Amino acid sequence: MTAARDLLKRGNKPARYSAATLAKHGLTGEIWPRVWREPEWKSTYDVVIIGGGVHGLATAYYLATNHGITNVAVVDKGYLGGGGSGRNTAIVRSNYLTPEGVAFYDRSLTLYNSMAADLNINVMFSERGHMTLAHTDGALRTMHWRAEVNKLQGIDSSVIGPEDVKKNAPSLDISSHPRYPILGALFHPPGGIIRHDAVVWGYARGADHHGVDMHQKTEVLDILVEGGEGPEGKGRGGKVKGVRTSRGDIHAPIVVNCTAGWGSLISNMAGVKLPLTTHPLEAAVTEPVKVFLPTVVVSGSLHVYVSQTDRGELVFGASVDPLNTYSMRGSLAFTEELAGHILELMPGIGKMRLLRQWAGLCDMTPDYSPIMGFTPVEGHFTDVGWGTYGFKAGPVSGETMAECIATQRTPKLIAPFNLERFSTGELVGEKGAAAVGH
Ligand code: PYC
Repeated sequence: MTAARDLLKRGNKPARYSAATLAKHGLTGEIWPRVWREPEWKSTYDVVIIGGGVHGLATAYYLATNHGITNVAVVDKGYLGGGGSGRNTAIVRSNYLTPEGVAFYDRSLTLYNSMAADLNINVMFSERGHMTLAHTDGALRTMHWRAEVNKLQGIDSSVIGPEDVKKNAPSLDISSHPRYPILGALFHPPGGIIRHDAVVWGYARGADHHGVDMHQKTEVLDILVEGGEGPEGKGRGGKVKGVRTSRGDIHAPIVVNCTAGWGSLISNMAGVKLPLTTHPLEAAVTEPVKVFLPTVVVSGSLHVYVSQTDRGELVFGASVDPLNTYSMRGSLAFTEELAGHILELMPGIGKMRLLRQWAGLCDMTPDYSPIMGFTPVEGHFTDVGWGTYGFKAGPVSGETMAECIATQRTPKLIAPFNLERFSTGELVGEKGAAAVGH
């Protein structure tokens, strides 16, 4: 009995429902209690985090759990997980191009691995392997290079031949007939997919449990800064005082930008210019069919990636749309291109029907790595510029941003992603390490 009670309390984790509670709700149709509070409005916090996606929520969660900082507000103009965190294709992996990228994303994968237990929620992590196909000698050479960089960091990643590609994904045509024959692939067994919504809910529930306030439908209109060199006292040398929102001002000495799609817009409010361009990234999902695709398949040359959920749907994505826009609508051009390319790889799925398509926003930096940590405005921190890599980085970003804020020191893992690199030229080139050629 004591053990059962302990399980319900779960130390610093949110309580789990007892079998009796589950049965009661199932039988009576009683309304479920809210999983996180709708908090009272407060006008002062120690930290305000802008953006209620995986990055913002994970930062709040680790501020509370790793550093005991709980007087924290997460504000979002929409709902939690309504941006990139709920729009990505749920792929996780750490087979990047640079040693800095590999070490960083690998820590994220480690956190994803233990997340179900850490957050006490079934995030349905499926470590099914990630396979990037090579259709040309040039692509194969890049895969060998990437495999060596990965191995030097202790990452399980290697180049495999067509026969092994076929073993991993029997529906692929490895003959010499296709226009883009499969010459080999970079295979990364620890990669896989995870239920992205559950990741958001897990961090939100955990942060709430520790007293973090999450204010949804609260749009940030301005960042309040004093003493800076720029107009209105903003920019370099300034100091953060808080934020102006659609529901009123919040005073806080620390304001963190954890947005995707609005990274530069929010940063401009503090007078800090970031080298970002914003592109939509589209995705689509089919009707469910019997599971036949056991691994994540990517083709950079054909600009397509595909995985099959445990429910049987195929989830597809491609490269970012070529336009700079804040539109999150799907387009016919995407669907036509996607269909053409995926059928090159898997002609057998020609009769499957697409059910939905959508887009999310990607803030692209010049080197395709993020911008993290301190800015020239005291108290203003940034965690933006994720391009198409944001979801994969959620847990490690939360962990390292929380450490940076709490200790006022830049953690080693994110030191390479500082803003100054665009002046010093110490770039961390991750173009081409994507599921697609961007
Ligand atoms: O880099 O693995 C990736 C990816 C998948 C979807 C968008 N980016």
